Amino acid sequence: MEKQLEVMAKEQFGKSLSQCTNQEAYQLLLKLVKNQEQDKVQKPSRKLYYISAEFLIGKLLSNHLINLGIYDEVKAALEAAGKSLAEIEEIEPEPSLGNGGLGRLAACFLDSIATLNLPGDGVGLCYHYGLFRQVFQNHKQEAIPDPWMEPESWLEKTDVRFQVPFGGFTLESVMYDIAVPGYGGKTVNKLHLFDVKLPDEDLVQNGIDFDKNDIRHNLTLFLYPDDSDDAGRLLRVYQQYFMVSSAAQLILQEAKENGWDLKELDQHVVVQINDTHPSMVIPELIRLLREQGIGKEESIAIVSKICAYTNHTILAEALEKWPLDFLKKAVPHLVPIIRELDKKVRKTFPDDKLSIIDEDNRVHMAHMDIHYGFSVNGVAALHTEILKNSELKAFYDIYPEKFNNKTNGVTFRRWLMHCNPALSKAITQRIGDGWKQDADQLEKLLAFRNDPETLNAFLEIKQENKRALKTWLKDAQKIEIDENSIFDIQIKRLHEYKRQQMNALYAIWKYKEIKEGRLPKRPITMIFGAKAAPAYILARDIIHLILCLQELTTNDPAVSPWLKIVMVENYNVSKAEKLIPACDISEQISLASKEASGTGNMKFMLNGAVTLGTMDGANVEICDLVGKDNIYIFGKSSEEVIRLYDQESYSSRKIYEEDPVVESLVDFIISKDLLRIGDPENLCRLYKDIVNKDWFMALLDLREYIQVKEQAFADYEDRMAWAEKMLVNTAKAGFFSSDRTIAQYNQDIWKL
Ligand code: 26V
Repeated sequence: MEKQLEVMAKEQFGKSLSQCTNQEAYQLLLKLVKNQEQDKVQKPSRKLYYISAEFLIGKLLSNHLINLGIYDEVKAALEAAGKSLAEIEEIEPEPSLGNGGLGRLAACFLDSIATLNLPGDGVGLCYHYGLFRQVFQNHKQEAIPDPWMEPESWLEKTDVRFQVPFGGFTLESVMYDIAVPGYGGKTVNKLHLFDVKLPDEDLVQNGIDFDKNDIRHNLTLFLYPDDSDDAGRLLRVYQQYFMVSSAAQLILQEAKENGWDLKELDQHVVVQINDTHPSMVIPELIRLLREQGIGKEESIAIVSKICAYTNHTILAEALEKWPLDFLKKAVPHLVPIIRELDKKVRKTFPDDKLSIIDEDNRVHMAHMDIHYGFSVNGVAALHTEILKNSELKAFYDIYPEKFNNKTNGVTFRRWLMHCNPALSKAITQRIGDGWKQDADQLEKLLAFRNDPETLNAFLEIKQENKRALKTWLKDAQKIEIDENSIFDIQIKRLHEYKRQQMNALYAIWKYKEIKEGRLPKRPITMIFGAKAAPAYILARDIIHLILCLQELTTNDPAVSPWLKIVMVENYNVSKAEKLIPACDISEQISLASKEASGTGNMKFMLNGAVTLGTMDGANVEICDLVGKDNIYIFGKSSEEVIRLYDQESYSSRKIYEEDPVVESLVDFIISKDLLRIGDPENLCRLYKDIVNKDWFMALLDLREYIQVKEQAFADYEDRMAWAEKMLVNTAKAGFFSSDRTIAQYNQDIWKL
């Protein structure tokens, strides 16, 4: 490897590897990897297309080196030339092509699909600025563009082009590819990202504002642009159709190249619809098959055997319903097909609840997926039960055979081997490296649960990861934390249902305790990381509250040695890779029934953090696996929460007025201490919302949350008992490998 890299350095830059800059070394590695990944594309007889508006792939260099099996060699060769792989990795820009869990899941799935040697490509959009880059100013979130595309990158421009017809004009799509190597390097699949031919980055001005109406030039600038107004919402429709029309044309083109009979397309092709963003692929495929001379009924029948739908949320506001008028404007040619699909449904099932087009002329994308797809899955056991028994009950009653559960998973290559090499090594020393291909083997670690040497090793690795995080935070954000404190971490998108505000109320409680002289046994570091949708006012208010609390506690000498609050700026995949291995307590505190699954919870568990959480999403399965002694559970059950919503009987004001502790914590949001630091408009709005509305019931579980969190902090002091909890969490995490999830998708749905 050393020789090879030297030859490449001479050829490309006319100097030795040691003389190359990190930027040049990065380019050499890109080339090395790409060379090894060529010519591995398979000619399958059946293929999966995983269509998703988001692929939160993270940095790719280490991922590719690990999967090709050359990570150690390359690292050593670089070291021999005085270079550090970790420093070179910092050069790589991180594409922010996703909001959070849904996009990251798609990325983990691509890794596992290739690792299991299954023929399956991802299809999505090539957003130039991705989501947005978050910066903090005056204790508030500001959003700026986050460019990531460079002349030399993982992205390869192909000569594949499609014409995508819209109402009144046509756009050409250009396909870019990113290689997706499986672990072991046998299979290399593709992620296809479509761009418009003439994107205009100059449209963006003043933060992330741009002309929402210039569709020809703005379509791929941002992921989910602000949809608080009609122009933004309409742009989303244009984006979605651009994505699925390109995908559908690609599918038919490959089918022709492979000589597949379009009338038997369902035998060769399966399409996974990742949430409802790609749902228009159903009418689009029908339209294209009809253009190929296949009859209406037959086209509908073929497509219905190809498409499978994954639901990722039960939040009503997130279930897409597009006004028919939007579709008439953007994609008029799909409207008669969607009307026809609706007509057929109404004929068989006269119940209005089941229709595709409702009485307000809105198109329910999920309803179309369920009627005209062959599989509907939820993403964790509890989530799927809620879909079957309440949210989608009317559909489950008519199509019980379509419903199935696929509990999410994460790729252990990135979320253990890459981000926590020390723990990976310690595991391998004890149980061999079979767990890398067969994650269930992690259970063998249980034989060491009472072994002091192993438990001490686990504690020492955690301590070292905490030191590394401390160093990074100091460099990156000029924040000092104490590596001997407890690291309590909540990192995920900012949403009221995830209840970061409840965690902030705990911080207030702890602050007051310390002020009144009741010191904790050990200092506590509370770390948050979260982006808020720019148009989501309350979410931004919650960020403001946390940043004000950070300021308050940092500058109070009586408090800062005991309680540190840190909000990490621009939380993203690479920051998660630094935070997760250093975590002691993983905050998974959503209002029960609202978090479909969560995947951060799995990554934390795998890295030996102990979960503090509600019985929601995949936390339920984590709890079943590790047992009550190795997790901290609190809060009302999903049944109780669903009942509260049904009976409209939750009143935050009642709790606020009846519980003086809760009252004092909520009042603190508008206390003199905080108003001195923050903006009264934001703090008062948040205060009023919590007292008068609190739609996601932060006050419901607050008292129990404080109590259970205190218990966790107390238990932390018995270091050996805590180390055993850590070990059990890692040992039981095998179930959450995305290799398991993908094997189940393949067995039950894709049949590749
Ligand atoms: C979307 C939106 C869009 C507009 C308004 C508010 C809102 C709230 C939530 C969402 C979520 C969309 C779907 C999603 O990202 N679901 C996440 O999927 C993950 C992977 O399955 C899962 O682990 C998370 O629990 C789930 O929230």
